[in-house]
Amino acid sequence: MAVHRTGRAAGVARRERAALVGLIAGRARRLEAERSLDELAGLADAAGADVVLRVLQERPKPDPSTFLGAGKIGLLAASAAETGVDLVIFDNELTPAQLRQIEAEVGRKIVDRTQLILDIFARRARTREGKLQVELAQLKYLLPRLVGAGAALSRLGGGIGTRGPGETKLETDRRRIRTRIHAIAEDIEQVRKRRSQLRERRHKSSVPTVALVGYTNAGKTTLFNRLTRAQAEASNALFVTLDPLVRQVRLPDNRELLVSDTVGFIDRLPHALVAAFRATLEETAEADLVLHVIDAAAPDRDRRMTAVRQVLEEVGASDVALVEVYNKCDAVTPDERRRLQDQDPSSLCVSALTAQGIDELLDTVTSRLELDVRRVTLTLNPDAQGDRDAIARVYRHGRVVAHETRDGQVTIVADVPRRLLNRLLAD
Ligand SMILES: Nc1nc2c(ncn2[C@@H]2O[C@H](COP(=O)(O)OP(=O)(O)OP(=O)(O)O)[C@@H](O)[C@H]2O)c(=O)[nH]1
Ligand SMILES: [Mg+2]
Repeated sequence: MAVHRTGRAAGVARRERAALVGLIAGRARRLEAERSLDELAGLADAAGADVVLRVLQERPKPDPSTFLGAGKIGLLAASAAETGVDLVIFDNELTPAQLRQIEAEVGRKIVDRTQLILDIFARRARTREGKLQVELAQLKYLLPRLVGAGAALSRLGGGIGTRGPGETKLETDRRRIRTRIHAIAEDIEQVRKRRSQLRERRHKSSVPTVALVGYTNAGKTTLFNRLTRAQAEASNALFVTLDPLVRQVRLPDNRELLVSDTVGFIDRLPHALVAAFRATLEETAEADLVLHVIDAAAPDRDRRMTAVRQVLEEVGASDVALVEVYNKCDAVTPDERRRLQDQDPSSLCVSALTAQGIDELLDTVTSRLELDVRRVTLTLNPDAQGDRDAIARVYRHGRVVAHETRDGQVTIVADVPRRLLNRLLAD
């Protein structure tokens, strides 16, 4: 199901008109810069802006005070006035000083890539935890930028860059921001504790977990829905999913596992966001298996894969067993599919949309999780409650090879996940 969110009835203003600005760091990198600007346009759209002007400037590195350099910034001011843009969005993170200087010279609201991403997250957050995380990241971003007169210009108008989660207006008083940051950080710590207790409980029950990760729009939620027969919102917009979802799946061999869907990654994901979403992302680091969902049809597939690997490293998930799953294989040619498989024979080609390759994916998940099993022989007393629970657990999470009853005792031979084994031995 594709639902395009258009904002809430009450708070919906007209869409803002935006200019996009990016740098080409050398002629050879023009294509890269174009794609990055295309992605920025997708982000602007998700934040509720129409792109009416695109500026790509070739220079080896940003000018420290105006990003584009004195001459170009004047030209930008003129075209911005001519096309009637409300805001100018830069494809990089600007320093507080650059932000002020550019704002003074262009006379429009200036938003950088980081702030744009934060704004989208603010619009999408639904749960209390998600909202807290986003607000924390926004306030931390804002605090060092709230000096000088320029800030007043950018924050007063409303729209992109001024919205907090739930489309309330962001706090702009420095002292109150500090107090708020402190309060939110404490709340989030509570949430983290609760999450880790939940995880602990899951570990004890020994249900293996599989985490879907990937670039935004790769099709994680569509795949999640396919695997779990859920109906979570999937859409061709960026960052549709923010709050993690966990659902149970029964494997062909009848064992259960938990699959989680979570926030998508993006190139240059703001550090403040990664830090604020640590509680959410830790789920990935503790999964038994990570499925890296890749949009096989994306022209800049490799860049996206690199970005995802970087975030995985940042959240301490680079040691978790991982399978690369090329999704949207219905949208690539058979030749391309063959090339992908040749490149990495352990990867899979699936289509969450048409279900092509899904059975094979489930088989792969099953066998990857099975690598961690031990064959055990257990003798248990079915009259004792504790032993009855153990028998149920072995059947639910292991594969029973033999079951024999003699003199009121049950002897079971089974392949059991190592974690369950620890638990059985502990009892
Ligand atoms: N052709 C094709 N399109 C797909 C496939 N899987 C997903 N899509 C489309 O890709 C778009 C993004 O899908 P989502 O499942 O929302 O992607 P996501 O990774 O969850 O994205 P975010 O939550 O926004 O980060 C939607 O328009 C889907 O219909 C597929 O196998 N083939
Ligand atoms: Mg999603």
